Amino acid sequence: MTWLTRAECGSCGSSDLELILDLGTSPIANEFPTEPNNISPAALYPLRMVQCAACKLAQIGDVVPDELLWRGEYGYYSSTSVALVKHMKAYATDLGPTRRQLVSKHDLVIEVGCNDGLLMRHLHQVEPDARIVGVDPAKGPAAVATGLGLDVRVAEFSRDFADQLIGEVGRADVVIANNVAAHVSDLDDFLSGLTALLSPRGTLVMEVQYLPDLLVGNGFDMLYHEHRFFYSLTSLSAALLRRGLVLVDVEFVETQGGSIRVFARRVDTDASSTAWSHGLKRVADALWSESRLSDGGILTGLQFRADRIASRLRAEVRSLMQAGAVIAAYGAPAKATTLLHWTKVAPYLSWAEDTTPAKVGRFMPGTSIHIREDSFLRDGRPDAYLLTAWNYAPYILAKERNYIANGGRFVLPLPSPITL
Ligand code: JHZ
Repeated sequence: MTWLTRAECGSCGSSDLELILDLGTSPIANEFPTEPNNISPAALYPLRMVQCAACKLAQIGDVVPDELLWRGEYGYYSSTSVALVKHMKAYATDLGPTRRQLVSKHDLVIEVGCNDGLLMRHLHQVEPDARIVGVDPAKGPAAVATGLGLDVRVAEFSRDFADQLIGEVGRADVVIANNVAAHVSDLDDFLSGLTALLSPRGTLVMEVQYLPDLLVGNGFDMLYHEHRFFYSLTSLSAALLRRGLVLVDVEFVETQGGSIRVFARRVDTDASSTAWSHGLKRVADALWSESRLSDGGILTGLQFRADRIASRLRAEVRSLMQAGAVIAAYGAPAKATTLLHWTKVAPYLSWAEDTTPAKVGRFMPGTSIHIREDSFLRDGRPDAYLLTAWNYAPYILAKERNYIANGGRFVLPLPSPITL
Protein backbone atom coordinates (compact mmCIF):
# COMPACT_ATOMS: atom_id res chain seq x y z
CA MET A 1 0.00 0.00 0.00
CA THR A 2 1.38 3.38 -0.90
CA TRP A 3 0.57 7.07 -1.04
CA LEU A 4 -1.25 8.92 -3.78
CA THR A 5 0.22 12.10 -5.23
CA ARG A 6 -2.52 14.66 -5.58
CA ALA A 7 -3.27 15.68 -9.14
CA GLU A 8 -6.36 17.73 -8.26
CA CYS A 9 -7.53 20.00 -5.47
CA GLY A 10 -9.40 18.01 -2.82
CA SER A 11 -12.04 20.75 -2.66
CA CYS A 12 -12.73 22.30 -6.07
CA GLY A 13 -11.03 19.78 -8.38
CA SER A 14 -8.69 22.27 -10.09
CA SER A 15 -5.41 20.78 -11.27
CA ASP A 16 -3.59 24.07 -10.67
CA LEU A 17 -1.64 23.10 -7.54
CA GLU A 18 1.40 25.04 -6.43
CA LEU A 19 4.13 23.57 -4.19
CA ILE A 20 4.42 25.52 -0.91
CA LEU A 21 6.53 23.33 1.33
CA ASP A 22 8.60 20.19 0.82
CA LEU A 23 9.76 18.51 4.05
CA GLY A 24 11.29 15.45 2.43
CA THR A 25 9.97 12.24 3.96
CA SER A 26 8.61 11.47 7.41
CA PRO A 27 7.00 8.54 9.27
CA ILE A 28 3.35 8.43 10.30
CA ALA A 29 3.08 10.89 13.16
CA ASN A 30 0.49 9.52 15.54
CA GLU A 31 1.59 5.91 15.63
CA PHE A 32 3.93 5.36 18.55
CA PRO A 33 5.81 2.05 18.22
CA THR A 34 6.48 -0.22 21.18
CA GLU A 35 10.12 -0.74 20.14
CA PRO A 36 12.94 1.66 19.22
CA ASN A 37 12.51 2.08 15.50
CA ASN A 38 15.25 3.55 13.47
CA ILE A 39 13.00 3.51 10.56
CA SER A 40 13.32 1.74 7.23
CA PRO A 41 12.84 3.85 4.09
CA ALA A 42 9.65 1.86 3.38
CA ALA A 43 7.97 3.43 6.41
CA LEU A 44 8.73 6.99 5.31
CA TYR A 45 6.27 8.93 3.18
CA PRO A 46 6.75 12.16 1.25
CA LEU A 47 5.62 15.25 3.13
CA ARG A 48 4.67 18.19 0.93
CA MET A 49 2.12 21.00 1.13
CA VAL A 50 0.52 22.36 -2.03
CA GLN A 51 -2.01 25.12 -2.54
CA CYS A 52 -4.84 25.27 -5.05
CA ALA A 53 -4.51 28.39 -7.18
CA ALA A 54 -8.27 28.41 -7.82
CA CYS A 55 -9.90 28.08 -4.36
CA LYS A 56 -6.77 28.77 -2.23
CA LEU A 57 -7.09 25.59 -0.19
CA ALA A 58 -3.71 24.40 1.09
CA GLN A 59 -3.45 20.62 1.29
CA ILE A 60 -1.09 17.73 1.63
CA GLY A 61 0.62 16.87 -1.65
CA ASP A 62 0.88 13.12 -1.06
CA VAL A 63 -2.07 11.37 0.50
CA VAL A 64 -1.29 8.36 2.70
CA PRO A 65 -4.36 6.10 2.73
CA ASP A 66 -6.64 5.90 5.78
CA GLU A 67 -5.81 2.21 6.30
CA LEU A 68 -2.19 3.16 7.00
CA LEU A 69 -2.90 6.27 9.04
CA TRP A 70 -5.41 4.86 11.46
CA ARG A 71 -4.36 1.20 11.45
CA GLY A 72 -2.71 1.13 14.87
CA GLU A 73 -3.82 2.46 18.16
CA TYR A 74 -4.53 6.12 17.57
CA GLY A 75 -2.48 7.91 20.23
CA TYR A 76 -4.36 11.18 20.60
CA TYR A 77 -6.71 11.64 23.58
CA SER A 78 -8.12 15.17 23.94
CA SER A 79 -8.69 14.94 27.69
CA THR A 80 -5.03 14.40 28.50
CA SER A 81 -4.12 18.02 27.71
CA VAL A 82 -5.14 20.19 30.64
CA ALA A 83 -5.03 23.28 28.44
CA LEU A 84 -7.45 21.67 25.97
CA VAL A 85 -9.76 20.67 28.81
CA LYS A 86 -9.98 24.36 29.76
CA HIS A 87 -10.58 25.33 26.14
CA MET A 88 -13.42 22.84 25.70
CA LYS A 89 -15.07 23.88 28.94
CA ALA A 90 -15.14 27.50 27.77
CA TYR A 91 -16.31 26.33 24.31
CA ALA A 92 -19.30 24.47 25.80
CA THR A 93 -20.20 27.51 27.89
CA ASP A 94 -20.02 29.69 24.79
CA LEU A 95 -22.52 27.47 22.93
CA GLY A 96 -24.82 27.07 25.93
CA PRO A 97 -27.80 28.89 27.42
CA THR A 98 -25.87 31.77 29.01
CA ARG A 99 -24.01 32.89 25.87
CA ARG A 100 -24.87 32.10 22.24
CA GLN A 101 -27.86 29.95 23.19
CA LEU A 102 -27.19 27.57 20.33
CA VAL A 103 -27.54 24.51 22.55
CA SER A 104 -30.83 24.60 24.42
CA LYS A 105 -33.16 22.18 26.19
CA HIS A 106 -34.23 19.18 24.06
CA ASP A 107 -31.91 20.14 21.21
CA LEU A 108 -30.08 17.44 19.32
CA VAL A 109 -26.34 18.06 19.05
CA ILE A 110 -24.10 15.80 16.97
CA GLU A 111 -20.34 16.03 17.35
CA VAL A 112 -18.35 14.50 14.51
CA GLY A 113 -14.81 13.57 15.57
CA CYS A 114 -15.62 13.63 19.28
CA ASN A 115 -12.44 11.75 20.29
CA ASP A 116 -12.75 10.85 24.00
CA GLY A 117 -15.86 12.97 24.49
CA LEU A 118 -14.22 15.99 26.12
CA LEU A 119 -16.56 18.61 24.62
CA MET A 120 -19.61 16.33 24.90
CA ARG A 121 -19.04 16.04 28.65
CA HIS A 122 -18.93 19.79 29.08
CA LEU A 123 -21.98 20.28 26.86
CA HIS A 124 -23.91 17.87 29.08
CA GLN A 125 -22.93 20.05 32.01
CA VAL A 126 -24.09 23.32 30.48
CA GLU A 127 -27.33 21.83 29.12
CA PRO A 128 -28.25 18.52 30.75
CA ASP A 129 -31.52 18.35 28.78
CA ALA A 130 -29.94 18.37 25.33
CA ARG A 131 -29.34 15.10 23.51
CA ILE A 132 -25.68 14.82 22.51
CA VAL A 133 -24.42 12.17 20.10
CA GLY A 134 -20.77 11.71 19.14
CA VAL A 135 -19.11 9.98 16.20
CA ASP A 136 -15.45 8.93 16.01
CA PRO A 137 -13.54 6.18 14.19
CA ALA A 138 -10.75 5.87 16.81
CA LYS A 139 -11.74 2.95 19.04
CA GLY A 140 -9.53 3.80 22.05
CA PRO A 141 -10.72 7.40 22.57
CA ALA A 142 -14.33 6.42 21.72
CA ALA A 143 -14.20 3.66 24.35
CA VAL A 144 -13.19 6.25 26.98
CA ALA A 145 -16.22 8.35 26.01
CA THR A 146 -18.57 5.36 26.06
CA GLY A 147 -17.16 4.35 29.45
CA LEU A 148 -18.29 7.73 30.75
CA GLY A 149 -21.82 7.02 29.62
CA LEU A 150 -21.70 9.19 26.50
CA ASP A 151 -23.57 8.21 23.34
CA VAL A 152 -20.76 7.64 20.83
CA ARG A 153 -20.89 5.76 17.52
CA VAL A 154 -17.56 4.28 16.40
CA ALA A 155 -17.57 4.99 12.68
CA GLU A 156 -15.74 6.71 9.87
CA PHE A 157 -17.93 9.72 9.10
CA SER A 158 -19.28 9.92 5.53
CA ARG A 159 -22.45 10.99 3.72
CA ASP A 160 -23.70 7.40 3.89
CA PHE A 161 -23.08 7.26 7.61
CA ALA A 162 -24.84 10.63 8.08
CA ASP A 163 -27.94 9.28 6.30
CA GLN A 164 -27.89 6.23 8.55
CA LEU A 165 -27.55 8.38 11.67
CA ILE A 166 -30.39 10.66 10.58
CA GLY A 167 -32.55 7.52 10.31
CA GLU A 168 -31.71 6.73 13.95
CA VAL A 169 -31.69 10.11 15.70
CA GLY A 170 -33.02 12.68 13.20
CA ARG A 171 -31.43 15.95 12.03
CA ALA A 172 -29.47 18.06 14.46
CA ASP A 173 -29.96 21.60 15.74
CA VAL A 174 -26.22 21.91 16.12
CA VAL A 175 -23.54 19.92 14.31
CA ILE A 176 -20.00 20.26 15.67
CA ALA A 177 -16.77 19.25 13.96
CA ASN A 178 -13.55 20.26 15.75
CA ASN A 179 -10.12 19.56 14.32
CA VAL A 180 -11.53 16.95 12.01
CA ALA A 181 -11.99 18.69 8.64
CA ALA A 182 -8.20 18.67 8.31
CA HIS A 183 -8.11 14.88 8.43
CA VAL A 184 -10.75 13.71 5.97
CA SER A 185 -9.90 11.90 2.76
CA ASP A 186 -12.98 12.98 0.79
CA LEU A 187 -13.74 16.58 1.75
CA ASP A 188 -16.80 16.90 -0.47
CA ASP A 189 -18.39 13.75 0.96
CA PHE A 190 -17.55 14.90 4.50
CA LEU A 191 -19.13 18.34 4.03
CA SER A 192 -22.10 16.76 2.29
CA GLY A 193 -22.58 14.53 5.37
CA LEU A 194 -22.33 17.48 7.79
CA THR A 195 -24.84 19.48 5.71
CA ALA A 196 -27.27 16.54 5.59
CA LEU A 197 -27.16 16.23 9.39
CA LEU A 198 -28.26 19.83 9.89
CA SER A 199 -31.92 20.57 10.48
CA PRO A 200 -33.20 23.37 8.17
CA ARG A 201 -32.47 26.04 10.80
CA GLY A 202 -29.49 24.25 12.32
CA THR A 203 -26.00 25.63 12.83
CA LEU A 204 -22.72 24.00 11.95
CA VAL A 205 -19.86 24.87 14.32
CA MET A 206 -16.35 23.91 13.29
CA GLU A 207 -12.87 24.52 14.62
CA VAL A 208 -10.01 24.21 12.19
CA GLN A 209 -6.42 25.19 12.48
CA TYR A 210 -5.96 28.56 10.78
CA LEU A 211 -3.49 28.60 7.90
CA PRO A 212 -2.54 32.30 8.23
CA ASP A 213 -1.57 31.68 11.88
CA LEU A 214 0.46 28.65 10.83
CA LEU A 215 2.27 30.87 8.32
CA VAL A 216 2.85 33.75 10.70
CA GLY A 217 4.04 31.36 13.43
CA ASN A 218 6.21 29.30 11.04
CA GLY A 219 4.30 26.20 12.15
CA PHE A 220 5.65 23.91 9.45
CA ASP A 221 5.53 20.99 11.90
CA MET A 222 1.73 21.03 11.63
CA LEU A 223 2.32 19.31 8.30
CA TYR A 224 2.05 15.56 8.82
CA HIS A 225 0.13 12.95 6.92
CA GLU A 226 -3.09 12.98 8.92
CA HIS A 227 -3.42 16.72 8.26
CA ARG A 228 -4.67 16.72 4.72
CA PHE A 229 -6.19 20.22 4.55
CA PHE A 230 -5.10 23.60 5.93
CA TYR A 231 -7.83 26.20 5.95
CA SER A 232 -8.03 29.91 5.64
CA LEU A 233 -11.44 31.56 5.95
CA THR A 234 -11.34 32.13 2.21
CA SER A 235 -10.85 28.47 1.26
CA LEU A 236 -13.21 27.17 3.96
CA SER A 237 -15.93 29.59 2.95
CA ALA A 238 -15.64 28.45 -0.71
CA ALA A 239 -15.82 24.77 0.27
CA LEU A 240 -18.88 25.31 2.49
CA LEU A 241 -20.66 27.43 -0.09
CA ARG A 242 -20.29 24.63 -2.62
CA ARG A 243 -22.35 22.55 -0.19
CA GLY A 244 -24.98 25.25 0.33
CA LEU A 245 -23.66 26.59 3.63
CA VAL A 246 -22.73 30.18 4.37
CA LEU A 247 -20.45 31.43 7.12
CA VAL A 248 -22.31 33.58 9.63
CA ASP A 249 -19.63 34.12 12.27
CA VAL A 250 -15.99 33.51 13.04
CA GLU A 251 -13.92 33.60 16.22
CA PHE A 252 -10.17 33.34 16.51
CA VAL A 253 -9.10 30.86 19.19
CA GLU A 254 -5.75 29.80 20.60
CA THR A 255 -5.77 26.04 19.99
CA GLN A 256 -3.18 24.43 17.71
CA GLY A 257 -1.09 27.58 17.57
CA GLY A 258 -4.08 29.53 16.18
CA SER A 259 -7.44 28.21 14.98
CA ILE A 260 -10.77 29.57 13.82
CA ARG A 261 -14.15 28.59 15.16
CA VAL A 262 -16.71 29.15 12.42
CA PHE A 263 -20.49 29.12 12.43
CA ALA A 264 -22.35 28.26 9.22
CA ARG A 265 -25.99 27.91 8.23
CA ARG A 266 -27.88 26.86 5.16
CA VAL A 267 -27.95 29.62 2.53
CA ASP A 268 -31.71 29.20 2.20
CA THR A 269 -32.44 29.94 5.89
CA ASP A 270 -32.23 33.15 7.82
CA ALA A 271 -28.46 33.18 7.47
CA SER A 272 -28.40 36.89 6.82
CA SER A 273 -30.88 37.75 9.60
CA THR A 274 -30.09 40.42 12.16
CA ALA A 275 -29.32 37.71 14.72
CA TRP A 276 -26.06 37.12 12.88
CA SER A 277 -25.33 40.68 11.75
CA HIS A 278 -22.29 41.10 14.04
CA GLY A 279 -21.00 37.72 12.98
CA LEU A 280 -21.42 38.45 9.28
CA LYS A 281 -19.43 41.65 9.77
CA ARG A 282 -16.64 39.69 11.53
CA VAL A 283 -16.57 37.23 8.62
CA ALA A 284 -16.39 40.05 6.06
CA ASP A 285 -13.60 41.80 7.99
CA ALA A 286 -11.57 38.60 8.31
CA LEU A 287 -11.97 37.80 4.60
CA TRP A 288 -10.80 41.30 3.72
CA SER A 289 -7.82 40.95 6.03
CA GLU A 290 -6.89 37.61 4.43
CA SER A 291 -7.09 39.13 0.97
CA ARG A 292 -4.21 41.45 1.98
CA LEU A 293 -2.06 38.38 2.71
CA SER A 294 -2.10 36.94 -0.75
CA ASP A 295 0.67 39.01 -2.29
CA GLY A 296 3.01 39.19 0.69
CA GLY A 297 5.16 36.14 -0.11
CA ILE A 298 4.27 34.79 3.32
CA LEU A 299 3.09 31.51 1.83
CA THR A 300 5.91 30.96 -0.60
CA GLY A 301 8.43 31.99 2.06
CA LEU A 302 7.44 29.12 4.37
CA GLN A 303 10.02 26.78 2.82
CA PHE A 304 12.79 29.31 3.40
CA ARG A 305 11.72 29.78 7.01
CA ALA A 306 11.47 26.01 7.66
CA ASP A 307 15.01 25.56 6.27
CA ARG A 308 16.39 28.36 8.47
CA ILE A 309 14.63 27.11 11.60
CA ALA A 310 16.04 23.59 11.07
CA SER A 311 19.63 24.79 11.03
CA ARG A 312 19.15 27.26 13.87
CA LEU A 313 17.44 24.69 16.09
CA ARG A 314 20.21 22.18 15.49
CA ALA A 315 22.79 24.81 16.43
CA GLU A 316 20.84 25.76 19.57
CA VAL A 317 20.50 22.16 20.76
CA ARG A 318 24.07 21.26 19.82
CA SER A 319 25.49 24.13 21.86
CA LEU A 320 23.48 23.04 24.92
CA MET A 321 24.83 19.49 24.49
CA GLN A 322 28.36 20.73 24.14
CA ALA A 323 27.90 22.52 27.46
CA GLY A 324 27.06 19.12 28.97
CA ALA A 325 23.25 19.42 29.10
CA VAL A 326 20.93 16.40 29.04
CA ILE A 327 17.99 17.36 26.83
CA ALA A 328 14.53 15.78 26.64
CA ALA A 329 11.48 16.52 24.53
CA TYR A 330 8.61 18.12 26.42
CA GLY A 331 5.56 16.40 24.97
CA ALA A 332 5.16 13.74 22.31
CA PRO A 333 2.63 15.52 20.08
CA ALA A 334 2.08 14.34 16.52
CA LYS A 335 3.81 17.47 15.24
CA ALA A 336 7.02 16.48 17.06
CA THR A 337 7.51 13.74 14.47
CA THR A 338 7.71 16.33 11.71
CA LEU A 339 9.84 18.66 13.83
CA LEU A 340 12.35 15.96 14.79
CA HIS A 341 12.63 14.52 11.30
CA TRP A 342 12.90 17.77 9.44
CA THR A 343 15.32 19.46 11.84
CA LYS A 344 17.27 16.22 12.56
CA VAL A 345 17.54 16.99 16.28
CA ALA A 346 16.34 13.54 17.45
CA PRO A 347 19.91 12.24 18.10
CA TYR A 348 20.42 14.98 20.68
CA LEU A 349 17.39 14.02 22.79
CA SER A 350 17.73 11.55 25.66
CA TRP A 351 14.00 10.88 26.09
CA ALA A 352 10.56 12.45 25.72
CA GLU A 353 7.92 13.08 28.38
CA ASP A 354 4.19 13.12 27.87
CA THR A 355 1.03 13.18 29.97
CA THR A 356 -0.86 10.76 27.69
CA PRO A 357 -0.93 7.26 29.26
CA ALA A 358 -1.32 5.63 25.80
CA LYS A 359 1.99 7.18 24.65
CA VAL A 360 4.03 6.44 27.78
CA GLY A 361 6.40 3.48 27.37
CA ARG A 362 6.38 3.78 23.60
CA PHE A 363 8.84 5.45 21.23
CA MET A 364 8.74 8.56 19.10
CA PRO A 365 7.99 7.51 15.52
CA GLY A 366 11.10 6.71 13.52
CA THR A 367 13.47 7.17 16.47
CA SER A 368 14.78 5.39 19.54
CA ILE A 369 13.49 8.16 21.83
CA HIS A 370 11.59 6.54 24.68
CA ILE A 371 8.46 8.30 25.96
CA ARG A 372 8.30 8.59 29.75
CA GLU A 373 5.53 9.84 31.93
CA ASP A 374 5.46 13.54 32.67
CA SER A 375 8.11 14.08 35.36
CA PHE A 376 6.58 17.32 36.61
CA LEU A 377 6.24 15.87 40.09
CA ARG A 378 9.37 13.71 40.10
CA ASP A 379 13.13 14.14 40.45
CA GLY A 380 15.54 13.19 37.71
CA ARG A 381 14.72 15.98 35.34
CA PRO A 382 16.83 16.87 32.32
CA ASP A 383 18.92 20.06 32.15
CA ALA A 384 16.83 21.34 29.27
CA TYR A 385 13.64 20.56 27.39
CA LEU A 386 12.90 20.98 23.72
CA LEU A 387 9.31 22.24 23.90
CA THR A 388 7.77 20.12 21.16
CA ALA A 389 4.27 20.93 22.52
CA TRP A 390 5.04 24.62 21.81
CA ASN A 391 1.38 25.45 21.25
CA TYR A 392 0.90 25.12 25.02
CA ALA A 393 3.95 27.25 25.85
CA PRO A 394 2.26 29.80 28.15
CA TYR A 395 0.55 27.05 30.13
CA ILE A 396 3.64 24.81 30.33
CA LEU A 397 6.08 27.59 31.23
CA ALA A 398 3.78 28.70 34.04
CA LYS A 399 3.42 25.11 35.27
CA GLU A 400 7.20 24.67 35.17
CA ARG A 401 8.17 27.90 36.93
CA ASN A 402 9.97 26.04 39.75
CA TYR A 403 11.99 23.96 37.31
CA ILE A 404 12.98 27.17 35.49
CA ALA A 405 13.74 28.95 38.77
CA ASN A 406 16.08 26.05 39.65
CA GLY A 407 18.07 26.49 36.45
CA GLY A 408 16.06 24.29 34.05
CA ARG A 409 16.10 25.49 30.44
CA PHE A 410 13.49 25.41 27.70
CA VAL A 411 14.26 25.51 23.98
CA LEU A 412 11.28 26.92 22.10
CA PRO A 413 11.54 25.75 18.48
CA LEU A 414 8.94 28.08 16.96
CA PRO A 415 8.23 30.64 15.66
CA SER A 416 12.00 30.96 15.79
CA PRO A 417 14.36 28.87 17.97
CA ILE A 418 15.20 30.45 21.29
CA THR A 419 16.53 29.06 24.58
CA LEU A 420 15.01 30.38 27.79
P1 JHZ B 1 -1.31 18.59 20.98
C1 JHZ B 1 -3.18 16.35 17.64
O1 JHZ B 1 -1.98 17.08 17.40
C2 JHZ B 1 -3.43 15.45 16.50
P2 JHZ B 1 -0.84 17.10 18.49
C3 JHZ B 1 -4.57 15.80 15.64
N1 JHZ B 1 -4.18 15.55 14.28
C4 JHZ B 1 -4.99 17.23 15.67
O2 JHZ B 1 -5.54 17.72 14.75
C5 JHZ B 1 -4.74 18.01 16.88
O3 JHZ B 1 -4.22 17.26 17.92
C6 JHZ B 1 -6.00 18.65 17.42
C7 JHZ B 1 1.37 16.48 25.79
N2 JHZ B 1 1.42 17.42 26.90
O4 JHZ B 1 -2.57 18.79 21.73
C8 JHZ B 1 0.00 15.90 25.52
C9 JHZ B 1 2.27 17.15 27.96
O5 JHZ B 1 2.94 16.10 27.98
O6 JHZ B 1 -0.50 19.79 20.69
C10 JHZ B 1 0.01 15.64 24.04
O7 JHZ B 1 0.55 14.36 23.74
N3 JHZ B 1 2.31 18.03 28.98
C11 JHZ B 1 -5.73 14.99 16.05
O8 JHZ B 1 -0.53 15.71 18.90
C12 JHZ B 1 0.96 16.71 23.50
O9 JHZ B 1 1.75 17.14 24.59
C13 JHZ B 1 1.60 19.19 29.00
O10 JHZ B 1 1.68 19.96 29.97
O11 JHZ B 1 0.25 17.94 17.96
C14 JHZ B 1 0.23 17.91 22.93
O12 JHZ B 1 -0.41 17.54 21.77
C15 JHZ B 1 0.75 19.46 27.86
C16 JHZ B 1 -0.08 20.73 27.83
C17 JHZ B 1 0.68 18.55 26.85
O13 JHZ B 1 -1.69 17.83 19.65
